[in-house]
Formats: sequence, structure tokens, C-alpha cells
Amino acid sequence: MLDEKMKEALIDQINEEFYSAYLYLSMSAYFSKIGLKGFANWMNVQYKEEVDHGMKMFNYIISRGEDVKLQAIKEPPSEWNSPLHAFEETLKHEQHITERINYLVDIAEEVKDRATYNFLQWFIDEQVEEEENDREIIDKLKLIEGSKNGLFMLDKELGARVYTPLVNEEK
Ligand code: OFO
Repeated sequence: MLDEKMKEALIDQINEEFYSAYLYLSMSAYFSKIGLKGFANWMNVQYKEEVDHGMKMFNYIISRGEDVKLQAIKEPPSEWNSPLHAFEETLKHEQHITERINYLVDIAEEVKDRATYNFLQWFIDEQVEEEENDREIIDKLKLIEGSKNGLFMLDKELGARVYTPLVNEEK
């Protein structure tokens, strides 16, 4: 059993995570379109990780004996002005997700739900990593600004990112 407010907020978060997945899949399409296959790969891996986040949330609610009524996922943007713009928007989005996770932790504290509080710690750590990754790529994009060669090298680097599924017990 979950407190009603807690349950509603966790279900909203499933939607946020699947919207994140949709946003990054859309960015993957954008990068493919402008010929940056490595960037597209990076976003594709990010998309899969976000699906994992949504499923982790979903499985947790089910494990607490609750039902889940899924909501519509809104349409993400499909155009950005530049790779830098796309990554700045990615960082902004992740900062929004961090606020959301903090809000969930606040509710868990408010309703004294220790199990959910514990469950959310994984997301707290994950958000630190997510924001750090985005900031690193933004810094690199700023450094190579205007250099086609630099962009080519970064595309190669981002093309090497490999998706690692969350193992079952972590989900
Ligand atoms: Fe990008 O961490 Fe989930 O949303």
C-alpha cells in the first residue's frame, strides 16, 4: 500500500521518465538528420535508459501492491538550432527531473514512507550523473565551437557509448 499522494506523484513520474525517453529519441532523430550518427547513438542509448527509469518506477509501484493508470505522453520538440542547443535543452530537462525527484523525496518524508524514500535514493544518485554527463558534453561543444574537425572527433566519441540494461534486481 502506498499513500495516495505518494502513489499519484510516482505515477506522474513514470510519465516524466517516458517523456524523457521520447525527448531523447526525438533528439536522436534530429542528430541523424544532420549527419551526426555518434550524437544520434548517444541519444538512442539515453532513450533506452529513460525507458528503464520509467519501468523501475512502474515495477516499484506494482511491488507495493498498487495499480497503475498510465497517462498520455506529450509530443516532444523535433528541431534544435545546433548540437549545443540540444544539449543545453537536455541539461535543462534533467534539472527539471532532479527537481521532480527531490519533490518525490519530500513527499516520502512527509508521509513517512521509508521504503519509497530508500527506493528514491537510486534516482538521486542517477540525477547527479545525468547532469554531469550533459555538462561535460556542453563544455566540449563550447570548446570546439566552429571547428568541424572537433565536431567530427566528438561525434566519434559519442558513437562509442553502449547501452547497459539495468539488471533485474536493480529495476
Ligand atoms: Fe534522465 O533521468 Fe530519468 O528522466
